[in-house]
Formats: sequence, structure tokens, C-alpha cells
Amino acid sequence: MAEKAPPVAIIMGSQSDWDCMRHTAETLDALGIAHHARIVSAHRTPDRLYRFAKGAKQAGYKVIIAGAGGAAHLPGMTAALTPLPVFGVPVESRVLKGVDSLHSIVQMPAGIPVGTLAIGKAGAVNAALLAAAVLALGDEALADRLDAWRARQTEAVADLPVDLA
Ligand code: RP5
Repeated sequence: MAEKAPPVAIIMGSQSDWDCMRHTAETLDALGIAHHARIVSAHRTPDRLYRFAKGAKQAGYKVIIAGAGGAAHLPGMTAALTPLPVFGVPVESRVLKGVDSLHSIVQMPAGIPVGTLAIGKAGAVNAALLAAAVLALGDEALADRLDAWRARQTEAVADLPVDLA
């Protein structure tokens, strides 16, 4: 029998998206949330996308985080193929700086939602935190870890600015 999947799947359209999406993986690691990361392109590997998204719930995933850039159809197509919550991260593209990615991901037609995050690193980190918040609803230990993560963040903010230059 196939091994049960971890709670979070991180998928991305290209190897070039990893520089952004690794921030999702690192944030999940910091929260002790197991995850898989895979390259799944809506355009270049549509059959891989179909197989992954159709089987994701049965495999045991609870949340899918999908990062893509440019004509970023990956989060929306994934959401169309699975009942699992899908969070989309617009990767910063070279030509249009991720505004194309953002518009591609955020403007879903009514009926198939994608929870869209900010462009780039902020969105990649926040996708992990949002996934953690969803999973924490049914996991008290994770809820405590998320509270602690946020408390550490608050403590790390200095009162006064300093000259860094
Ligand atoms: C999208 O095209 C990917 O998500 C990536 O952000 C973008 C560019 O891909 P590469 O040409 O760098 O492989 O499908």
C-alpha cells in the first residue's frame, strides 16, 4: 500500500519557482509540518497535474500550496480537480514582475476558489502560515507551535530603528 502523504503538498510550475517556494518549505519546517514539494506544470506536464490533483485527497494531503509565474494556471487548474483547499502563490516573473502571475491566480471565476497570497517571498511564507492555521483547527499541538512562532516574531521587532548603512 502507498505511504500516506504528509498534510501539505507544495507544487510549482518550474524549477525556477523553487527560489520563491523554498520559503514555503522552510516556514513549514519551522512549524514542524511535514510536506512534499514537486514540480507540476499546468502547461508542460498537464498529465502529471491531472494525476496529482485527482489523487491528492485520496493520497492523504490536506492542503495544497501551488506557486506559479506568468500565465499561472497551476493553482486554478489544481483547484478545479480537487476538493482540497488550494492556496496560490504568484511567483515574481521576469518581464512583468509577478503582476501577471497575481492576476492569473486571483481572478478565478465564481465556483472554484483559490486562496491567493502576495507576490513572491511574502506570499510563499504566508501560504505556509495559512496552511498551518487551517491544519491547527484540528491539531492543538500545531496551534501551540503557531502561537509560539507568532510570539517570537513579535518579540523580534525592535522598538527603535537603527542606521543599517
Ligand atoms: C511558469 O512559467 C512557471 O511557474 C514559472 O514561474 C514560469 C517560467 O518557467 P521557466 O521558463 O523558468 O521554466 O509555468
